[in-house]
Amino acid sequence: MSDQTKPHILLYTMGHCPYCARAKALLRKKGVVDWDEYDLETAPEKRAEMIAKFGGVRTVPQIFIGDTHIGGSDNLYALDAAGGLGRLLEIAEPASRQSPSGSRA
Ligand SMILES: N[C@@H](CCC(=O)N[C@@H](CS)C(=O)NCC(=O)O)C(=O)O
Repeated sequence: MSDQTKPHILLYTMGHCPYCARAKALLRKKGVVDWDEYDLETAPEKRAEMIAKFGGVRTVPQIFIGDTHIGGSDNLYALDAAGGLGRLLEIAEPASRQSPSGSRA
Protein backbone atom coordinates (compact mmCIF):
# COMPACT_ATOMS: atom_id res chain seq x y z
CA MET A 1 0.00 0.00 0.00
CA SER A 2 1.35 3.44 -0.84
CA ASP A 3 1.83 6.02 1.89
CA GLN A 4 -0.41 8.90 0.87
CA THR A 5 1.29 11.29 3.27
CA LYS A 6 4.52 11.03 1.27
CA PRO A 7 5.11 12.72 -2.04
CA HIS A 8 5.21 10.63 -5.16
CA ILE A 9 8.76 10.04 -6.38
CA LEU A 10 9.57 9.30 -10.00
CA LEU A 11 13.01 8.38 -11.28
CA TYR A 12 14.28 7.95 -14.82
CA THR A 13 17.37 5.78 -14.62
CA MET A 14 19.60 3.31 -16.42
CA GLY A 15 20.86 0.04 -14.99
CA HIS A 16 24.58 0.67 -15.11
CA CYS A 17 24.54 4.30 -14.11
CA PRO A 18 26.61 5.22 -11.07
CA TYR A 19 24.80 8.54 -10.67
CA CYS A 20 21.50 6.66 -10.53
CA ALA A 21 22.84 4.31 -7.87
CA ARG A 22 24.12 7.28 -5.91
CA ALA A 23 20.77 9.07 -6.07
CA LYS A 24 18.88 5.97 -4.96
CA ALA A 25 21.33 5.42 -2.11
CA LEU A 26 20.60 8.92 -0.81
CA LEU A 27 16.85 8.39 -1.06
CA ARG A 28 17.18 5.12 0.87
CA LYS A 29 19.34 6.84 3.47
CA LYS A 30 16.53 9.34 3.91
CA GLY A 31 14.13 6.49 4.59
CA VAL A 32 12.46 6.40 1.19
CA VAL A 33 11.48 2.84 0.35
CA ASP A 34 9.08 3.34 -2.50
CA TRP A 35 9.31 5.13 -5.81
CA ASP A 36 8.35 4.68 -9.42
CA GLU A 37 11.25 4.12 -11.76
CA TYR A 38 11.64 3.95 -15.51
CA ASP A 39 14.84 2.25 -16.57
CA LEU A 40 15.56 3.64 -20.04
CA GLU A 41 17.42 0.47 -20.99
CA THR A 42 14.36 -1.69 -20.49
CA ALA A 43 11.84 1.04 -21.39
CA PRO A 44 13.61 3.03 -24.16
CA GLU A 45 10.33 4.66 -25.19
CA LYS A 46 10.46 6.61 -21.93
CA ARG A 47 13.55 8.52 -23.06
CA ALA A 48 11.53 10.84 -25.32
CA GLU A 49 9.04 11.35 -22.51
CA MET A 50 11.85 12.27 -20.13
CA ILE A 51 13.42 14.71 -22.58
CA ALA A 52 10.06 16.40 -23.23
CA LYS A 53 9.05 16.47 -19.58
CA PHE A 54 12.29 17.91 -18.29
CA GLY A 55 12.95 20.51 -20.94
CA GLY A 56 15.52 18.70 -23.04
CA VAL A 57 17.67 17.06 -20.38
CA ARG A 58 19.39 13.95 -21.69
CA THR A 59 21.19 12.51 -18.68
CA VAL A 60 19.96 10.10 -16.07
CA PRO A 61 18.95 10.05 -13.37
CA GLN A 62 16.15 12.56 -13.57
CA ILE A 63 14.32 12.85 -10.30
CA PHE A 64 10.86 14.17 -9.59
CA ILE A 65 9.61 14.53 -6.00
CA GLY A 66 5.98 15.53 -5.73
CA ASP A 67 5.56 18.44 -8.13
CA THR A 68 9.24 19.34 -8.05
CA HIS A 69 11.76 18.41 -10.72
CA ILE A 70 15.00 18.02 -8.79
CA GLY A 71 17.31 17.27 -11.72
CA GLY A 72 20.06 14.68 -11.46
CA SER A 73 22.05 13.07 -8.68
CA ASP A 74 24.29 16.10 -8.11
CA ASN A 75 21.20 18.28 -7.77
CA LEU A 76 19.70 15.84 -5.27
CA TYR A 77 22.85 15.88 -3.12
CA ALA A 78 23.07 19.67 -3.35
CA LEU A 79 19.45 19.96 -2.26
CA ASP A 80 20.18 17.70 0.69
CA ALA A 81 23.27 19.69 1.65
CA ALA A 82 21.15 22.83 1.59
CA GLY A 83 18.60 21.19 3.90
CA GLY A 84 15.84 21.08 1.35
CA LEU A 85 15.53 17.36 0.68
CA GLY A 86 14.14 16.33 4.06
CA ARG A 87 11.56 19.07 3.84
CA LEU A 88 10.49 17.98 0.41
CA LEU A 89 10.29 14.31 1.41
CA GLU A 90 8.23 14.82 4.52
CA ILE A 91 5.39 16.63 2.72
CA ALA A 92 2.80 15.61 5.15
CA GLU A 93 -0.84 16.07 4.55
CA PRO A 94 -2.80 14.73 1.64
CA ALA A 95 -4.81 17.52 -0.01
CA SER A 96 -8.06 16.36 1.61
CA ARG A 97 -6.64 16.98 5.08
CA GLN A 98 -5.09 20.37 4.41
CA SER A 99 -6.75 23.52 5.71
CA PRO A 100 -7.80 25.92 3.01
CA SER A 101 -5.38 28.81 2.87
CA GLY A 102 -6.08 31.49 5.44
CA SER A 103 -8.50 29.36 7.45
CA ARG A 104 -6.05 28.13 10.02
CA ALA A 105 -7.42 28.17 13.58
N1 LIG B 1 25.59 15.50 -13.21
C1 LIG B 1 24.70 14.45 -13.60
C2 LIG B 1 25.46 13.40 -14.36
C3 LIG B 1 24.57 12.30 -14.88
C4 LIG B 1 25.24 11.49 -15.97
O1 LIG B 1 26.29 11.87 -16.53
N2 LIG B 1 24.62 10.38 -16.28
C5 LIG B 1 25.07 9.56 -17.37
C6 LIG B 1 24.82 8.08 -17.05
S1 LIG B 1 25.64 7.57 -15.54
C7 LIG B 1 24.25 9.86 -18.61
O2 LIG B 1 23.05 10.02 -18.55
N3 LIG B 1 24.92 10.00 -19.75
C8 LIG B 1 24.23 10.31 -21.02
C9 LIG B 1 23.69 9.13 -21.70
O3 LIG B 1 24.04 8.00 -21.33
O4 LIG B 1 22.89 9.30 -22.64
C10 LIG B 1 24.02 13.90 -12.33
O5 LIG B 1 24.50 14.16 -11.23
O6 LIG B 1 22.98 13.24 -12.45
